[in-house]
Amino acid sequence: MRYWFIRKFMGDNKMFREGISDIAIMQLFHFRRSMSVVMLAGVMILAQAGCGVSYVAKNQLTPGQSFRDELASGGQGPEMVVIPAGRFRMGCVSGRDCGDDETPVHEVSIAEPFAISKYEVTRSEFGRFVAQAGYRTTAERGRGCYVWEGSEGIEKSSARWNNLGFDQSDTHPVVCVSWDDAVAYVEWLSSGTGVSYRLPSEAEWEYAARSGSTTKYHFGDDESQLCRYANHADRSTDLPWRNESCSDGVGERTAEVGSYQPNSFGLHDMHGNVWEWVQDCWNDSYVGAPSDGSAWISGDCGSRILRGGSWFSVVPWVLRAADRDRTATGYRSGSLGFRVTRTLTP
Ligand SMILES: [Ca+2]
Ligand SMILES: [Ca+2]
Repeated sequence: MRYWFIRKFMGDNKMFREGISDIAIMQLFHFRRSMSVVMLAGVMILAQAGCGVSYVAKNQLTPGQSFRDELASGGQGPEMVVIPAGRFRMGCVSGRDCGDDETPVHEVSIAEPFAISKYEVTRSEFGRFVAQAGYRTTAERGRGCYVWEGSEGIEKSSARWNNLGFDQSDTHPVVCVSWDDAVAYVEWLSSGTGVSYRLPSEAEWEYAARSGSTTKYHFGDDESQLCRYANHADRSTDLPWRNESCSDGVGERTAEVGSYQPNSFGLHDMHGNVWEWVQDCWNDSYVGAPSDGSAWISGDCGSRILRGGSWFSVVPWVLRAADRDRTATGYRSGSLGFRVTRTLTP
């Protein structure tokens, strides 16, 4: 069924090359199913890398340094890495083999260092929020989550962040979380730590993912190397669009965060594992985009941007640092999670 569907709705590889993602496939599955139904009927404390050092002033944080903030209610927030201020060219820097939405290439200047989580937010980190805040996710308040079951993507009413079609440990990335859920998490984290957490802006995300590189991936352009750096649809999956040039042995599922090599900023899984929500509203090109690293919060704000591709992603194309995708703020799927950013001024 899946192969039929892919051929029927997705066409040939040219369509894949133009950036059709697993999110788009999930949505097309949903569309087909919908049509079938119609037809049928406070305190700032920083701890340096677990060393328990309380309050590290902004000017003591140096790029590359990692830290965790203490939660007033107990425990710690995600491990954060300090990213240097700097400038970079955002979008289709190669000038070819890109989507139109990655143009025009534009220079972005990030004036202040900021911190971004070293890994995607994990199940245990999200679970602490759910337990402490009594939060119910979009999936739990609605119709569940889009997951792959057998050969089909379905909206499964029982699927949620802690009940997927595949096993996850506490250190796997949380998935089946909507943009609204991710925002609720960063608001809780800000409240619990007394410092300002948020989702990354799209520019911060690409700057962090590139980590100084101008290639497709932070390590270069060679897709046979992807299995060292990114959990994606490789030869260990049965997915028809898989990357035939390598295998990571993981199969069709998330991997523990940090299982693959980091980029030069020390960040893991910027390519692959799970798609990551960012703050920005959808705009179909960079005409009028901010150049100061801030989020673009005008345009289609009912849809927010996703970055980095996932374990399920359609050909390595969508794993690229410049690739962009978007979906509705209430959407949730088994390949979509997030990471967090922290402003270094309280
Ligand atoms: Ca994989
Ligand atoms: Ca990722």
